Amino acid sequence: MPTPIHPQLNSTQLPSLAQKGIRLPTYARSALAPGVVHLGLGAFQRAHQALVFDDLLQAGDERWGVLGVASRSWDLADALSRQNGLYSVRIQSATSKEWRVIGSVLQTCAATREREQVLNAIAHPGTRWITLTVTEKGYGSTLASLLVAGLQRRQEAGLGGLTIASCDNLRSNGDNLKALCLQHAGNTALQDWMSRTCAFPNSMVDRIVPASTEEDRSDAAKKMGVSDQAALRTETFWQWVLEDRLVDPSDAETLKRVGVNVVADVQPHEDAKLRMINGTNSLLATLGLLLDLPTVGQCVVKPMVHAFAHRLMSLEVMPHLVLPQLSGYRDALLARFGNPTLHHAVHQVATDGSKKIGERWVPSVQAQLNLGRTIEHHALATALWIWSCRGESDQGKVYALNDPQGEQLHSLARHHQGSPSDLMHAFLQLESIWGPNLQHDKRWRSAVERWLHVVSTQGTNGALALLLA
Ligand code: CS2
Repeated sequence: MPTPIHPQLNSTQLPSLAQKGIRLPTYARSALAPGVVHLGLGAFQRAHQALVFDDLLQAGDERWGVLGVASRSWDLADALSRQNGLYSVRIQSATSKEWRVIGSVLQTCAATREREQVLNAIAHPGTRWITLTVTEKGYGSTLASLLVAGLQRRQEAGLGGLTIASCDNLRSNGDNLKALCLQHAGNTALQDWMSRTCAFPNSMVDRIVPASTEEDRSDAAKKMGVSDQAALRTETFWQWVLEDRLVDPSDAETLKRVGVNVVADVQPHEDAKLRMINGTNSLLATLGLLLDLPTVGQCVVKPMVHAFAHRLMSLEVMPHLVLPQLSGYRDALLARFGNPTLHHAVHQVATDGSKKIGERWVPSVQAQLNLGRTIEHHALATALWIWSCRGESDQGKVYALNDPQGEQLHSLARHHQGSPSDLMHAFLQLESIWGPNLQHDKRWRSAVERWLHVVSTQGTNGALALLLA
């Protein structure tokens, strides 16, 4: 059947959605101006922080409208502009489903195309916050120069500082962002102003948000009877743990009312999140690539994969975390990965692996080594990841490495694939991934080499069977 042509989602269509079981923004959007500049307009922010701000706007607090700034994708910024910033999110678990149209993104633009607009927005008197989801590889000079130029304009205009909240999966994300900005500022007056007036809280954010797909767009059209080019799907679970270091201290209470956890110290949450969720996610993505399982959900339901993930967390990660009730956290997490409605592509999670796995795996490996405990699960995960850099599944299916170091990793993996020892040496000396110490640790080196031998001779399933025997 030909796909029906639907009118486009935009402000004028909202009334037509009222009877369709969709939660809609009922606040007067056209009267609002952005109070938040978000850098890194993408799926994650639109299904996470944007919902928190939507709740606040819905509750009548008009300060949380967002200017969404795309780092790379002009297409998304433009598609959202045509929809007056509106988009739908299907929030689904195995047992519940809810649809929302989100209204908090008031305006969108692209950093490279509308730089002036971004700088002016940062320096606007009504702006109170900057939030960021620019991914691990985004923390470099392009970002710093934009932020610092905007902040300088703000300082020159004699305005107050901003709460600048990094929402990326990085350790001490706020501290790192602050260091990057200070380093880039170059003049002491500006550095002083930033240190005195701005706040860079650390944070932990959690929600599985797959990149928007054709299926999301067609489901949204079916549900709403209007076409939404920016439709998203996510899980019901979400968490935002934010350090209580905000320019306006009363923001803490405001955010708590809509479910944000504002705490004195984010680090225990951040460690648990990066090592349990993201660490296991990277393992599952690697296994998915090698076993030709396209989604995380399809991967984690395989009994051997499930057992591997369960044991990696229980034996090598959890002993070094201080949060209570970790087994419940682990089990809930395995269930979240198995959510049959998410279809989170392993290729998406595997993207930028070289920028991710160091943060996610190395602290657990180091802590286990320090105590003389087992490192077998992370060593096998590492061997599998190295092997996956060949760009070929166990069945011979070829895939591209989507990674800033992709070419180097691919050529190292191909060049040394005949020798587990050479492969181990070539990869473990990449300090940007493993840090300076691990490559010198004999136990680690020999475990990775041993597993590389197993993986290259017996395949991924053979290695899993051996680990779990
Ligand atoms: C994933 C994360 O793509 C990835 O690397 O591990 O996006 C993950 O889904 C989120 O951090 C969950 O909160």
